[in-house]
Amino acid sequence: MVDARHLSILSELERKVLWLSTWTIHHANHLRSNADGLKIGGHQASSASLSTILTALYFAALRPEDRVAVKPHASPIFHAIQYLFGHQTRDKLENFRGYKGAQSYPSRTKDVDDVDFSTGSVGLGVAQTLFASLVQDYVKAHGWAKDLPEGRMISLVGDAEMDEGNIFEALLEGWKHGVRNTWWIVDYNRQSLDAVIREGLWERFEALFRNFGWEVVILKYGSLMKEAFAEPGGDRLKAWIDCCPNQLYSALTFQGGAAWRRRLLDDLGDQGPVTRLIEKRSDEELARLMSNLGGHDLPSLLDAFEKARHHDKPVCFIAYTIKGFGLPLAGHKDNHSGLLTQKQMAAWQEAQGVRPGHEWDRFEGMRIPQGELEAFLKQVPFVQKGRRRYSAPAVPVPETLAFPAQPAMSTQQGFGLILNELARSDHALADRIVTTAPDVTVSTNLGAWVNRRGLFARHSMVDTFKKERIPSTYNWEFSPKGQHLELGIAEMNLFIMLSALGLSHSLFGERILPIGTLYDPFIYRGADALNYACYQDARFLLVATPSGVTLAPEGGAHQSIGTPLIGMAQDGLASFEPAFVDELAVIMRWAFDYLQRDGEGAPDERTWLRDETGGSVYLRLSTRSLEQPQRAMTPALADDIMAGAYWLRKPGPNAQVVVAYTGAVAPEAIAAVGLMAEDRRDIGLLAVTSADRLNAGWTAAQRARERGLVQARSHVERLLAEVPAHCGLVTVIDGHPATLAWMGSVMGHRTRSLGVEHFGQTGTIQDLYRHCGIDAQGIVAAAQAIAPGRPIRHLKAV
Ligand SMILES: Cc1ncc(C[n+]2csc(CCOP(=O)(O)OP(=O)(O)O)c2C)c(N)n1
Ligand SMILES: [Mg+2]
Repeated sequence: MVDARHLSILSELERKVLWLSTWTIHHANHLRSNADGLKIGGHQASSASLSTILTALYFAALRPEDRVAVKPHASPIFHAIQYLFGHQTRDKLENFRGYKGAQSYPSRTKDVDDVDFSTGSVGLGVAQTLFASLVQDYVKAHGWAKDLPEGRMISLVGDAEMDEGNIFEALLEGWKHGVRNTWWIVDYNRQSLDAVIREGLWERFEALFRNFGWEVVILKYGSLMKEAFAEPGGDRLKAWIDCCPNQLYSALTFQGGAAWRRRLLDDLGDQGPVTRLIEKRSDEELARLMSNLGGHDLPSLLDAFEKARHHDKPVCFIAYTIKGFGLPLAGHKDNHSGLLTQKQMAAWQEAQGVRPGHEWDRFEGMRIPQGELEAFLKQVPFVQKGRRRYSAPAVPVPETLAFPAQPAMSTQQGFGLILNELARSDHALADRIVTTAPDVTVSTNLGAWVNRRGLFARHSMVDTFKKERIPSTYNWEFSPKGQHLELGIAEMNLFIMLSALGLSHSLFGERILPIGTLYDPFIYRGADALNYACYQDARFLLVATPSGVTLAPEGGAHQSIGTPLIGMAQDGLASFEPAFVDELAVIMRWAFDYLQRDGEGAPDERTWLRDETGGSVYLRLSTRSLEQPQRAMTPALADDIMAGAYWLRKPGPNAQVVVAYTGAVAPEAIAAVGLMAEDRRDIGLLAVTSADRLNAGWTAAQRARERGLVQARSHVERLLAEVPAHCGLVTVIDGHPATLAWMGSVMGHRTRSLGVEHFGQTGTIQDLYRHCGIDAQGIVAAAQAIAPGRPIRHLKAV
């Protein structure tokens, strides 16, 4: 238990952070010159709702090794707390939601004040803490981070946030992996953005969490309430509170003491002791009593957190709170985007004892001497180790990645072979790779890797089939040394797991190189979580296979059309779609290095890509077996592959047609060039390994030229500069044609872009390529249409 002085300091700090967050919002909305009259949604009331809980956490309960995801709209109160610690600047607070100011939603990458997990898209930060805890277990089980105490991974969850299904997907997965050290603190203010929460929903959640082995701690009554309940008639008051509908409780909270009195006396008047209990309190005391819910009661919160520290079971705290607590808009159902008027603010400011002109002063209006407060802040456990961002040295990457070459292979097969070679090597890189897949380990070719490196579990489990000597291709044993994390089918979990693994260097100071596999079309299922992972700058290799209509007999439900565009558009994710396995080996080698970079660096003058900063990588692979080119991988070729394209056949000086292809349609492009060779001169064949990087380099070079760097040339510009102006360009990909269509704008070549636009059919690859017009005949027909000349003899009527 904390002593009385400690408690009064904490309660002053609570008042202070509520003041600062409210002032930050007020300032941004009414006073900043560039406020643009923008209405600030959500922050005010949501922040206030968490003011007590965050005070209890950051100023008392948290330890430096703990990591927290704060619900998005509580960012002002988070920033206010960091400001008191000296980790946030006044300048950034004054500029809250402004250009380069403190972020609307806590951001790992954009905020300066040591945000552990970004939040914004509700539900994702919650699951992130669970997966981070699994990663902590992984790190510890591998004997790493020995000096780092185990931390709690904590999420502040809005009650309406619990509607997000991904939270329950994570809960299920966490149960399978025996999740520990995870706290989810539900801000149970019974309000969402639009509405008041359905009655009785909480009982369902409670049962659910307990079912999954979580401890559930309900913080409903604060200490004032508990004291009142112990008075004569207190049981009647408690019964009244328990039966009070959410809507009514909110409405009375908004209306204040007199309304409470009226209502309580209406319902409980003339009933002896309980009437006296009500009557002996002033309006103000009554309002304080009725709003003294567990989530606004420091002693109850501190006690609950302290108890939970004594074990490592996951805990769900249900903390009853009031949205807008302590503000004139407390409890109002419309308060989500509510703001204090200038008049309300002035009155509230006076009540807080903050003099005009001193609003940002750290200790203004506090009823504890400044020296004592400063001394207190210095000894807060959470800040004892300074900034809690770690880094880890880069794991060296071999010069080349080997694979047993075969005359014909698919890129998916090549991926499995390359990983298998790594698995049998004793290269340090292999020990730091972690693979994970949502129930598609075998079907994405991770089987051989898992055979060698094993499945991860904190406790060993033998493979019963092996023990019973039943022959099987797969020898999968769970052990604390295993390097594959098997997930259930939920793709959201895959991406959040990748996000957690991919932050291990920063969270736990241990480098992990995560590889996640899934079927390409199911990227859509987890796209928000993928975006979230990238936004946090998590580092991972995403291998999506099979893809496109090339998985022909699987049909429309499994065919991915738009994923190459996701790969191009997703910030923080470099995407590639190689056709051949030697290309894949170069790309994977590069990826392992790229994943670990975090430099600043100017753009590369050859490609105009900003590779020094590093990022994640997406490989779109295929199950189609292609005849492999017999060639030496020269450094120049490897560079071109990484920059996004190389000439498989260089166009001659009088070229009439260039075919640019990506991925599994390589044989069609090669065949088409053969069919046209007699009737079109000097045809070029461009292999595009990364539309994403080719395009990014081009955009960057143009921007550089616009800024005066007249010499800037990107890779694609150099490649196409060799192509005569009158030459037609046919692009082809098993994906949306827009992926490569922009290439026509680089030098102004007339372009026809082939690809897939509609949900597919089942059939053979040939059937479907024909159906979509991406077979050799389709390419030839397109060439004939845009690069006129004599009729192409091999073009059949289609
Ligand atoms: C995925 C997603 N959908 C919608 C929103 C918009 N949104 C922000 S806060 C919110 C309501 C949150 O209610 P609750 O979690 O109870 O927090 P409170 O407002 O009570 O603080 C909504 C719908 C969002 N941020 N993310
Ligand atoms: Mg709520």
